Amino acid sequence: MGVLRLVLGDQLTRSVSCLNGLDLEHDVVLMVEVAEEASYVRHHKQKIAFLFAAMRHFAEELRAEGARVDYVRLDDPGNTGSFGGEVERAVARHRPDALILTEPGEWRVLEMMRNWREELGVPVHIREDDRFVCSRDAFARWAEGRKALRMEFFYREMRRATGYLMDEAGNPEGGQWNFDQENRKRLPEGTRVPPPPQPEPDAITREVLDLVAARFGEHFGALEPFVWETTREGALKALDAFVRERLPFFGDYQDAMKQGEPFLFHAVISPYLNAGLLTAREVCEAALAAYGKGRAPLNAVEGFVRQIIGWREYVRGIYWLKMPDYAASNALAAKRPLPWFYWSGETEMNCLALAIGDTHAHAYAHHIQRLMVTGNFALIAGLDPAQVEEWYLVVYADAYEWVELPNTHGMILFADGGLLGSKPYAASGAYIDRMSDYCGSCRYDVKQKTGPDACPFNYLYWHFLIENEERLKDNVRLAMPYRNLARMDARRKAQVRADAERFLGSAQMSPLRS
Ligand code: FAD
Ligand code: DLZ
Ligand code: SF4
Repeated sequence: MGVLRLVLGDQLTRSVSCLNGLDLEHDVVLMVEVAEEASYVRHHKQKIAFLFAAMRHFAEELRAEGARVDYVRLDDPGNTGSFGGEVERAVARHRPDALILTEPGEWRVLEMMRNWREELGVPVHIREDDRFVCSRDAFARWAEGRKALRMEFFYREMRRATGYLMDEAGNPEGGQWNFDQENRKRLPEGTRVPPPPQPEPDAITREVLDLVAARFGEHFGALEPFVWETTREGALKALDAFVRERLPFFGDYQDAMKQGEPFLFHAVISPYLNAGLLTAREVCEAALAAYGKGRAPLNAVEGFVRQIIGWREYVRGIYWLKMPDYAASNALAAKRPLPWFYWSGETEMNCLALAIGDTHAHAYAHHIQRLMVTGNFALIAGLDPAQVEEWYLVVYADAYEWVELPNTHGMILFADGGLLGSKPYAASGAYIDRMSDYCGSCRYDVKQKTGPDACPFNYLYWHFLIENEERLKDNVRLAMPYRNLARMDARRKAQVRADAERFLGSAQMSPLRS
């Protein structure tokens, strides 16, 4: 026969490199649902359902094109449950001349694939994943010799490389690289937010939902209502609805949070991008086209494009530059176990209960909830990085280690000592109060700084600065908070410590199911 081409669950792109040169007559495309991938962490039920349904639809599309697809379902007899086992069985079945792969998104899987070269007895070709705007080599060249690897400078390179929002003289559109100062508005009372499309599951997806209910019923999260798109066609519809209805306000309300509005003006396309149903370039170009037609303002389009060719490409670059050691650091020596309420949502802190509730219901929370609510709390409460990282990898439909780990380990926890972010994103309750309507219905009082009714974010914030003073006091971006801390009298400091210790030792912080 020809060659065997393995397409992984997050490589559902017709132009993915392992399918380049596909010979419809002789080659076989292999796709495998394996228990090991679904349970090496106990992914949210919707994440597994989304991926299996998208894989099955993609396989159908390839078959419709005339490709020979060998698709192994989770419950097929003989399924060994692992990538290695299934590739070995497929090699025995098809006796291919070679196995062609696209490099995976996770270090763990790449290590596995490298071993296949010796184990399988057929040539194994691992091709580059060229679906990113910046290749791993280009990122390494950009990083070489730099003292600090800041996203903002990387982003400018990406703007120049793509020509997105650049004028003919090579200057940024609007005379600025970044319009973030316009993007911090609070959501006005009564604002109507158009929700993302909510498609009905078709027969293929329905079958997967039944499988996930039967096999992964114990995993975190609600399985239904399941409203994710599972095909490229559907993902394009979701992108189109975002660009028409929400992109114009994406910038203004990018940092806002509101009860009962889990999606606000965000795109809700990250699972599609990360699984391959949409490409980074096409989503940027859809936003640029809206800007060109005067249908979305510059602050919105620049902000959106920055998330994709800036943050998304940057965190991937950091991941591959620093793995496998990246996850091992713990710069702030944080070690408190993850409280059980991260799984149950049962906490009296309304902001956390809401962010975790949205996560449970939708396998989604928007960036500010991830960063300033669950993330900020994990940082100032000193939670163990490994446990927080596992939580973020489990609970979101878009989570893969290449993107989850730098955001968690670097951006929220500062566990990399400042490689990714120039300062920890620690904030008191005042930030959450300013950007949301969460505090009004909370049992705690965001205006109180001390005592049992005070918002825990208020004293945990100062406690975090006190606990990490030796490690952080020379960080120039923390000069102001540390000046304020220096002015704090000893009695107030003792009160902060007493409040923090009482709260951190309370039943609410227990890592055990109550
Ligand atoms: P929008 O807010 O509409 O942004 C548009 C797109 O920009 C996103 O779809 C995403 O592809 C990209 N993007 C935005 N911010 C980031 C970022 N910081 N890093 C990478 N891409 C970004 N994103 C993931 O895709 N997978 C993850 O596992 C993940 N884990 C995160 C963990 C933490 C602690 C934090 C703070 C952020 C994490 N993010 C992750 C980034 C971001 O929160 C999500 O990409 C975003 O919320 C997805 O929703 P959206 O499509 O509505 O995004
Ligand atoms: C996340 C995931 C899950 C749950 N299941 C599968 C699967 O059964 N088969 C598959 O090919 N891929 C799956 N994935 C995605 C992989 O975990 C992902 O391809 C690797 O982690 C590399 O990014
Ligand atoms: Fe969260 Fe504090 Fe506001 Fe309650 S008062 S919602 S704990 S920030």
